[in-house]
Amino acid sequence: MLLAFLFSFNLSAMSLDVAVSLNGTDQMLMEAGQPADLTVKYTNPATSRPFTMFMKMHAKLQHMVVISRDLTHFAHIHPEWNKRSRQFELKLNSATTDFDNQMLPTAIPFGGEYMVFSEVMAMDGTEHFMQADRFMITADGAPTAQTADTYFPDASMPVVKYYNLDGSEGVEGSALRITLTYDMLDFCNNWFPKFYFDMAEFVDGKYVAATDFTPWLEMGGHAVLLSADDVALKDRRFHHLHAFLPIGTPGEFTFPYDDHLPPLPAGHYKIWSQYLYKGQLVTASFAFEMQIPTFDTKCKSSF
Ligand SMILES: [Cu+2]
Repeated sequence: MLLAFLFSFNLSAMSLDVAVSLNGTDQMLMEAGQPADLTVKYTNPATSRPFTMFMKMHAKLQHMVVISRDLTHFAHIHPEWNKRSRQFELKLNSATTDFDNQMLPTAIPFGGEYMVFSEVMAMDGTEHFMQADRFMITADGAPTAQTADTYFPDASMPVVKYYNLDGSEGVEGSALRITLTYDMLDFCNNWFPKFYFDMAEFVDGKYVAATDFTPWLEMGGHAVLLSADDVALKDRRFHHLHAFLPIGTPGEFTFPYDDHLPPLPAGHYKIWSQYLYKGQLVTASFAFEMQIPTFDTKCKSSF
């Protein structure tokens, strides 16, 4: 039953078995907006014993991203390790004092289906490997009033959005103007994208490069890239990207696509990127299209 909806993605030699539960069952059903106990338990398939050796990755033992199936809702949260039960635990939709879990109270806010992506760094002797899993949660309750994206502009040309300081989407004149573009880089055998987010702040009637950023979870910026086509969960393209604080160009965050295998196909995507600006967590989301150049990469064209 469990294997019917739980998928592990692991390119390394070792991978763990994983079991998830919500309010004590594997049905993964809950009430939207109501607290619900989520657990994630890892087992060593070789010994059938609980796997307990994890190391922090970007300041947390486990990272979890919750995205509604219609892509209107995103939450980046961090379950906690329970030494006694030897599993990760988190009460969804509960209050928290953890700054890094500030999206927890509204993790599952409305009725519908949610995709959940989890990542841990597991230790096997002196080796470590990333274990990534995904599963669905279904919430009962009123649906969202937000409408799903229908416009996916090619972001090789700049795509502009405005955000307020509280993280809500704004209009021209709002505190932040965020511009997404991507470049396709020729990696000889394939094209790989690099995403750029230009952050500008509204000062004295005009936008200038924003500078007041501090790292969040040990990085200048975090981003989640997800394919937008409504396919089976296991077939979604999901990538967690990272950026340093701007170095060369003020206000410009650069997110390379560094999971070079397999290559990213052209198509519709949504990307959520997160920053600490003036001490506030800002999440910017863009629906966009990515196109692959029609000419060969330099290696292919030299054959
Ligand atoms: Cu995280």
